Amino acid sequence: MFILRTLLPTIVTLTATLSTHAGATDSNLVLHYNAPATDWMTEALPIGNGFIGAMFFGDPEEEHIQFNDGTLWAGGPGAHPDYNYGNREGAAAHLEPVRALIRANKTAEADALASKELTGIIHKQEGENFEFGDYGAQQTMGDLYVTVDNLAAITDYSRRLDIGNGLGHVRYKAGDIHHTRTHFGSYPNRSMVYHFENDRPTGTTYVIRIETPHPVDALELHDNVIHLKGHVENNKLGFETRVKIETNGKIEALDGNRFQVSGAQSLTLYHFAHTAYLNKYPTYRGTDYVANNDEVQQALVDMDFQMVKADHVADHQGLFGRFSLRLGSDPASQDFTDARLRAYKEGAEDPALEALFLQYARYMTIAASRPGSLPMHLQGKWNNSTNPPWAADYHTNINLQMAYWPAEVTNLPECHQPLLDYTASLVAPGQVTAKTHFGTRGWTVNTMNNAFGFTAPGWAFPWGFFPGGAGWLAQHQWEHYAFTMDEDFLRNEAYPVMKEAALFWIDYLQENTAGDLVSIPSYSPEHGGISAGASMDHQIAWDLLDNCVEAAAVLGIADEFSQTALRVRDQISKPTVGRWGQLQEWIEDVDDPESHHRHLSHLFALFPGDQVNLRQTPEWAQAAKVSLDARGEGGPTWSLAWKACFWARLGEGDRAYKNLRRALRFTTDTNIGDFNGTGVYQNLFSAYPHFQLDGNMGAAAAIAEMLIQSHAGEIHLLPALPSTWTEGEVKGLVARGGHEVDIAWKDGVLTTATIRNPKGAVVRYGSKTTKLSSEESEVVLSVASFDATEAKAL
Ligand code: FUC
Repeated sequence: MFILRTLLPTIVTLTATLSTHAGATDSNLVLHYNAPATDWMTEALPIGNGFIGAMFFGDPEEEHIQFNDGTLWAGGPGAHPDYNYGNREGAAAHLEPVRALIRANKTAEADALASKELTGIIHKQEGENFEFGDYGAQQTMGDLYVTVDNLAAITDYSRRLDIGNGLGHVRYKAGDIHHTRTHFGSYPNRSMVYHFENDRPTGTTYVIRIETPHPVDALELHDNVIHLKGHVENNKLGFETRVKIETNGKIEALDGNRFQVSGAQSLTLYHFAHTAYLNKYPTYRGTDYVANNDEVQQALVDMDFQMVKADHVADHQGLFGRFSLRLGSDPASQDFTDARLRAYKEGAEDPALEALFLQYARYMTIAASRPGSLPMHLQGKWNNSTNPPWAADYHTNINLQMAYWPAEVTNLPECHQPLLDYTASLVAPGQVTAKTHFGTRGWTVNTMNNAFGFTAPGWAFPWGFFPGGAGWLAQHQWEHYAFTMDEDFLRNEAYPVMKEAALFWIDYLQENTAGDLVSIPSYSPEHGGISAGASMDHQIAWDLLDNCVEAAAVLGIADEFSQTALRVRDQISKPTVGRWGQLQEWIEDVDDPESHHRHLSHLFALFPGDQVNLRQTPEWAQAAKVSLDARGEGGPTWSLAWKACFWARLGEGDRAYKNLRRALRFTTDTNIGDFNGTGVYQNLFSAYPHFQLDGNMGAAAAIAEMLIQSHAGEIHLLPALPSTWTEGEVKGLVARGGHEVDIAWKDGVLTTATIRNPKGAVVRYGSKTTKLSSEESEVVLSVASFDATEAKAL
């Protein structure tokens, strides 16, 4: 105590922090470990401010923080003089010959011609061995290291990620000296913050080192701020990252990229970055990144660590705290997260871990997707490579959309905004692709996109052909309206994007001999050969046109387009039941019952679409079930998650749960595409393998679908409750129509449901429904509320 009184105020703050945070957080909202991370992908923990993602390792001797700015990409304009957004000039002229070959049953020739003339194009520099050429790839920005002279043996180590407050913690003792670290990403301050404290009277020496794999144009320290300027070699995209040092110690530059802070009890690093990237076709440049960094730095001038942290926690809680989930009655296990995962893999029940898994997806969404940022890429905002798998890009044949499935239903509509804005930004390049490759109006994007308007088909078929990407993204525009009922958004932002996507299909679909409109040529995503009509295209086009019809009605628009949309919707080839009772993946009845392929594209209409559902189209739903059963229960984590969503829509909670358990199976496998190694790593990152964010997000969406559904004009409470979740409580779910819902249940039976903003809702529980006409701000329902109403058969 004597020592403490003589110390600087920071130490008093430290003591306060130590005593308050122990036990102050909900233990089910914490990932914790008793050892530092040694591996980036499987063990380090993610933090982020929406724009920058960072991974911290927590080694006592040397903290390692790897960081990624979502806008730092190789490829696009500047990467090659011939970069043309992937487009192949004159491609559309070959469509009719390809169609003619398909109609003449010459599919091999059709596929060969399509592969030659309809594929997109990438260019490589002479001698370049980067596989993606001018398509490029998302890029890590660099690594920050902070060595600590601990001077004694380490004990009492702990490393935690408190997802409820959005804070990473590392704590240990070096001899008698307490060391703590607090790391987080602040959206209000556009900074990453890494804070180190110790209670050694003479302070501790910290050495900061900054590294980047990109060419460095300048590295200097002035006014206690490290400035690192660099650029991406491939396309000359400039960036600057800064580290502002705040300490009670002494700061000096050492050799090269090292900076020493000595005699410090407190050290805070405010870390921020901007790049020259601007999401604007055709140049994708134009951000004054130095000025942007000046602005961030200026805003920090009158703030100290506690203020920045308080603002961050308030901001994080403002989003995170809208939703809570308890599954089961037992308090969450206090065991370390890796121990829980191991036990779970061996068959232990841990419903609190399942709830944590969903909340972790929300945490990652908040950390990686905030208004003004690019959307989450294949790894969210966490990428430590200059050559990541699949370029860590935007895959629009499932992955990007899946990453946003849980956002609305778990009450994070603002975090959906980056995807909505991004989609709007694809319209301009996508119009050129629609015209050049497909001879249509409207816009399209195919299998994947690179943040530089690469809307063309991919450079090889079958995987590269998927013009359905745009319609699928446009579904998110409608869904944002459906959940929020924000009519201004629908009128000004969503509808124009949806309408342009619809024009593509209105022009592209061709009438076949049966009089149906079909997508020809087409391929079902990454599965099978060229077709006279892949079902997914038809289902996406139907969904899009159906949403356009509904949107037009909401907006009071009755014009030629809205009439055409209705007519075309009704003429599109419908889901078809095939020879073994399956829902056909193609217009040709060629589904292989032995195929366990990971994509289940032909079930789009079941989820996330609603054209196929239990009550309105029971025969199609039954056929979807046959197809789903045949595909088995393996595959990458995103595929398991999608299957869980399908089973939930089919009302089969236990089947959904089985896939969820498999998705949450502990793994250490990092071999790309080894589907025996799917599941989650110690840090709860989902394993394709390797790490791919979609599995996390899809699994979260599946849990939500097990608890609530609102796609068929009703709010369905507990539509697919697995038998293992005998009791629980969820608060803050959102249903289409702008209703917020809390549900509690016991012994597998609803106890209460609270519906806020209930007006107009039709609520279903089991086979019964009730219509809420109340003007009250909330209505509380029990099973008896349903008994009082007329029963509707399932
Ligand atoms: C899709 C999938 C792959 C992988 C890739 C990133 O195309 O077919 O399995 O997930 O995206």
